[in-house]
Amino acid sequence: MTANISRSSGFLLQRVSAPAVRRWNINARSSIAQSLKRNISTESSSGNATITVLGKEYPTDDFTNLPNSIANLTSRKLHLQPSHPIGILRSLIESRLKDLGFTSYNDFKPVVSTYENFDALGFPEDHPGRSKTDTYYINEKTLLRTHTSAHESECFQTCETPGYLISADVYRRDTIDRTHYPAFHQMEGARVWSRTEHGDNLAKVIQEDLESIPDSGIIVSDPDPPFHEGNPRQPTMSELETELIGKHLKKTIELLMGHVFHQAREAAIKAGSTDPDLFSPIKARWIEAYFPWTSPSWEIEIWWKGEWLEMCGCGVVKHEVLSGAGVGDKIGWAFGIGLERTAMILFGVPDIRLFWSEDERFLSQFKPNTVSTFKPYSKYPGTFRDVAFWCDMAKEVHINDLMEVVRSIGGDLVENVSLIDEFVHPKTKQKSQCYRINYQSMDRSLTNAEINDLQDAVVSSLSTQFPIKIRD
Ligand code: FA5
Ligand code: MG
Repeated sequence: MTANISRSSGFLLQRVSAPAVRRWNINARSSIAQSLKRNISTESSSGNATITVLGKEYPTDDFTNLPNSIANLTSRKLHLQPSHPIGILRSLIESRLKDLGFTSYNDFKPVVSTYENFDALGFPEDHPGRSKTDTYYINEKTLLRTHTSAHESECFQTCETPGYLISADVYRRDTIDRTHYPAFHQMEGARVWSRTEHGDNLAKVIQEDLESIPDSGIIVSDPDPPFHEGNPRQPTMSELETELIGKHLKKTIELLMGHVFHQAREAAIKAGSTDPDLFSPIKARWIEAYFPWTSPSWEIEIWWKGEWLEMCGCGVVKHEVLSGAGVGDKIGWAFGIGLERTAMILFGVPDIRLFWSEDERFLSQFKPNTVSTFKPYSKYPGTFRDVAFWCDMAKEVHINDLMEVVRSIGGDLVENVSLIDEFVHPKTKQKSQCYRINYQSMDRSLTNAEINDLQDAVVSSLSTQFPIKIRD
């Protein structure tokens, strides 16, 4: 496992500066190229371009940065396919929580407003998640949701059970590696209690609910206090309420993790793995986090094959979000699990792009309601080409923008891109960057001639789109 999976640089947290050498994969499966024409078109009428996503037409503007290859993934709905690992994982979690009073929502459309994705959740105006380098905009006010939290407010308003689950595809202009893809799936979960309904009994009711959650069977480390100045309690909730809701949240997530990872372990043992980790208890740890709409907030990490993996962000829902949804008398928690990351462990899938494969050798391996370990099929050899250029220090190319250009030309044939060399010329103060692009197909061998053509197209597109000078 790479370091990337253990600590997401999640767009919700502050970005740290890029390391000198970054490595990430670009993956667009052949399906992306094939589905280009499927449900999106851009047309120009009297200079006004429109973009059609899932059969609906939207006006474009300066914010529009959604490529067809990404827009077309909106029709795939992997979480609704009963024989797909993402669909199997979704129903596995849903069935575990069903008896505990959760309603499942699986059909929310991916096109949402900036209000739903950011404003309703209290994202500050200058939050990096709002920027065009991080988010796919359809136009200034409309985007592809970057997380399932975009539907929290609506569900708090309409859901009739104490809890709900939302599963959906989400989209981010992220840097990419084996565990990051520009489209992925999340499952949101939330649980609330009503002050009006429980009155003075509220804390007692939460305590009883807490005690009724079965034990997860995993070993958990949770060294931090339930809240403190750096991860504060909300003034609208008492110390006891905050502590109980935090405990209920953590115990519920531990239950889910135990449920999923015990099955992963059984499947791996059945498939013949002798990894010693598989025979000792599963370990989890809680770390503190920050999300604009929860406080206190945490993330859970699971020890898996020698590394801590970040699985899920969560926290106590802010009063402003609940009152904004018209249920200000309620208090409760919410979480967001990355389904691909969880499914990679559950099914032993080594590369996140495989989930988008339409290859029968992948799809035929999975059956409804069944956890099985993925058996890799033949890997075709890959090869690389480098591109180096000079740029002004003040006009550096944003890596997410460079990614998008390479992805738009190489599609599924690009396995990964890495910045392999970077320096500043002592006299001109110009910066030189060299990127290595690995070309590799999951279904066939590539010829040198076709790789050269792709590389030529990438180089020419980079030099026309960015203020750079290609080095020979
Ligand atoms: C969120 O998206 C929050 N909405 C989660 C949340 C919900 C917090 C409710 C509080 C209350 P974050 O950006 O950390 O948080 O993403 C959540 C999970 O999605 C991560 O833990 C990771 O498992 C997964 N994830 C994030 N980016 C990617 C990506 N590019 N590819 C695959 N999985 C990803
Ligand atoms: Mg995170």
